[in-house]
Amino acid sequence: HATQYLSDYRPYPFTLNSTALSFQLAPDNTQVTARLSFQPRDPANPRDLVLDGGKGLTLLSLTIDGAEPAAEMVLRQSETLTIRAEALPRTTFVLETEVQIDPSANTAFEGLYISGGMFCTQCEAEGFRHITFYPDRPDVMAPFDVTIQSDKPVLLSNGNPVESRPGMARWQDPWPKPAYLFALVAGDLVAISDRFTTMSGRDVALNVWVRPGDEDRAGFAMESLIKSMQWDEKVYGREYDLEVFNIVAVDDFNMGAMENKGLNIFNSKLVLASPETATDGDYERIEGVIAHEYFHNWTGNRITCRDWFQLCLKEGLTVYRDQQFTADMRSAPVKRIADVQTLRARQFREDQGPLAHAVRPDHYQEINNFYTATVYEKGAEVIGMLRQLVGDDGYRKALDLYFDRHDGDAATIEDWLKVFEDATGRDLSQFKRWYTDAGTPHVDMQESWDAANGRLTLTLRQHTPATPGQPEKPARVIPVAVGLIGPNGQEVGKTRILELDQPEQDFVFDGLGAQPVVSALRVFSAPVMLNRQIDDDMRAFLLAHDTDPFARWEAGRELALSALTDLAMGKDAGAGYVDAIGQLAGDQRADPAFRALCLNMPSEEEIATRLAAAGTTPDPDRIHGAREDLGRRVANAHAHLLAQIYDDMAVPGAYSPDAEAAAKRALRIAALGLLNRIDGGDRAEVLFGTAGNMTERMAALSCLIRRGRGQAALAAMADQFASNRLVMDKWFAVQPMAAAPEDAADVATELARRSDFDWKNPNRFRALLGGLAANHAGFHRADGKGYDFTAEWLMKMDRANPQIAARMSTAFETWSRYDPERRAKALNALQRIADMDGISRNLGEMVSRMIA
Ligand code: HT7
Ligand code: ZN
Repeated sequence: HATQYLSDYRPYPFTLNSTALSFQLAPDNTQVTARLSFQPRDPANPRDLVLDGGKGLTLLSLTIDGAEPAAEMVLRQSETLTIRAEALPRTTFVLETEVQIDPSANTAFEGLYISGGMFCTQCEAEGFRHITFYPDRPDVMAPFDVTIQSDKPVLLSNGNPVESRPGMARWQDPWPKPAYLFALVAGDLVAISDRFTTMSGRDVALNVWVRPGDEDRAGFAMESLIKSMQWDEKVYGREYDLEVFNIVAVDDFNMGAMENKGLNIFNSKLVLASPETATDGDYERIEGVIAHEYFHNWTGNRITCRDWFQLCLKEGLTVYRDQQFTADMRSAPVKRIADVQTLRARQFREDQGPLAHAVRPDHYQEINNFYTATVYEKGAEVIGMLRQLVGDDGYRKALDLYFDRHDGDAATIEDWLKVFEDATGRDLSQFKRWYTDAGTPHVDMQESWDAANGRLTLTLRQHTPATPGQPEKPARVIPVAVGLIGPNGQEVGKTRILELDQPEQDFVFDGLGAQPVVSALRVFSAPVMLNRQIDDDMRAFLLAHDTDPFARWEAGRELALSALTDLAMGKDAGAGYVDAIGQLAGDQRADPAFRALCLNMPSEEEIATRLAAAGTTPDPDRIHGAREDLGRRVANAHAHLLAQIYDDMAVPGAYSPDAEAAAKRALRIAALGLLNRIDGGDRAEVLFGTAGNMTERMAALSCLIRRGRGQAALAAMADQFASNRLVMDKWFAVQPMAAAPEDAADVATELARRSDFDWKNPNRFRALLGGLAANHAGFHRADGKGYDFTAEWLMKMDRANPQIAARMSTAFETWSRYDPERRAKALNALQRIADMDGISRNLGEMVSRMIA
């Protein structure tokens, strides 16, 4: 499989003036007519016209300005169709093709496929080439005119509706767009509808389309859309630009959602919600992803990417914007802490292993393998750092300039950095390394206190470990936010942003009366690993006094991690943590959501990552034991307080997904999780039977499974929700996830035998395999059963849906940090996958990088 390089970028030799498509839909025989008006960029230098087109396209006819070219002028290769330069006019011409495709055979869910009887599309990144022959690259943009013929009652595409009668509809999208933003939906759908008036007075019709019967679960998605539209006007001055905005919920979907112009298509789990079926976490994700896709209308659609190496241009920025939105809608500190947790769990893990790559990679085999935590989440962190370096005003000016200068463009990271340079005058050449260099920098901080002069010197050093293909890492500019806290617990001065741009640098704080405690890396000002000399007393002090909520939470986290890693290595530890966490749990002034975050111990995966980073081989069984042990000690030490919290945090009355109520439930569930270790599961059993919402029911179910008492609850849930796919996904996921480590792989094996394990449905497959992978000690079972189960299913899935197989293969990405016996078993499983006949480019690339 050939590697693509950023340095090979060349503009497409033709401009595309317009695209007209006509679809005659039938499940196994859809005909697509494409009329493409091209113009050579350099008529003096005639070039072949190369169109992308997958194996599933059967070419029925082809004309140029109405005439058929000679047969030898048209060359069909496995992934392209070439028309020789000799057969092409030197000026504007119309290429018309007619192809036949088979949506019913499309199990990869890329291009046009069928889900639950509905036709739908997914074109990012390179799905459009499975629909028709086309220059399927993001820098080729055109206005689209789409006609759909079908007996389905609802026929949708991008842009504005211009014609509609039974059996046909026509849509026009005036905004030039690349093919990856094309979408079509045809089905038996119903909408919940609303309207929105934009800041310039445009009246927009809003629809959320779902399957009949699901309407009563679509209201929250609509509310989220309206809030997103208001927010983007208020905060970024961006308004919507078409007469309609449609959202469609689809059951079979490879990812979360897709920002197609004017027609966002969503995984139904990110649209449908009711108190009985969705958790608080689901509601928050729905709100965030609806916002994310809507925000893409400007950051992604109006300004798109020149090529797929620039993916972070739209994804990093749009994640940054959706994080800001959620922070504004809910609690900013809690959102920040949650985002850091995700970053560490997913992106740091990626950066430390064989799949590490730059935020803007410079080569790939399969672009779908680069929709990663690095491109998305680290891409957003990089923007957060830029903002700290140029300030809020500089950020606003740069963004205004970006929209102004690049509206309608397919842009690059160079363009993006240039607007910051031009708007603020700051040189960002060193900053650019955040985009080009992979790996998580390690920052060491040393303090020296000069009592005679009241002077504190912080010495910061940076070092970034090698990553695949990048052995050397020059220093980059790292904003380190630092605050000082006096011995009395009072803040000394303001938070300072230290700009570390050398391998080693001193920063001096003068005029101090007494030695302060340093609160470092406030708000997690940079995605780095901070190493500092700090003892448990100082951590407890920061946990009690720090005014920066992130740093305060971090102090508790560090206490927990140091106790857990020590325990996992057989040392006696944890007393300081048990005390400190009790004080925090009882702090009535602290936000319940914050207290909940503090009460949740680091995951086993996080403990393993910490041990590996310190050069210790993690032992999954010991880690599991250490975490169980510490949790039980916290529960025993604070049983009374936790029981009090559990009772006090019950939210009376009807369920509401708002942040305040969700925070109380989060704290209640955190207390339950600890109490469950000492009450035998009694509280969980009562809660499962009485809770009126899915948040508490799922928490109770998980607790019951952990106590070996899940059977009746699982049966009740399966009985009640047999026909609700989304709830059954949770049911499939929680069992391997909460099972005892020695049982998890067997539980997954049993579940995979059920007739309702509809494995071709990505959500169901992810639920089961992801559930097992989330059980750290279960997946890494010493006998290799977790690895074998996962490998078998990845190979099976690869034949149907390579994208999903490749994504789920990341369960193996940390395999090489374990002991030799586990390593041998994991490698054996990976090798079996690598040797598989006909392995896809997607899975092939992932596995070869993991075993390289
Ligand atoms: N821009 C989208 C990324 C995407 C995708 C979505 C659904 C199915 C397949 C996909 N491939 C790539 C989603 C987003 O970031 O908004
Ligand atoms: Zn996105």
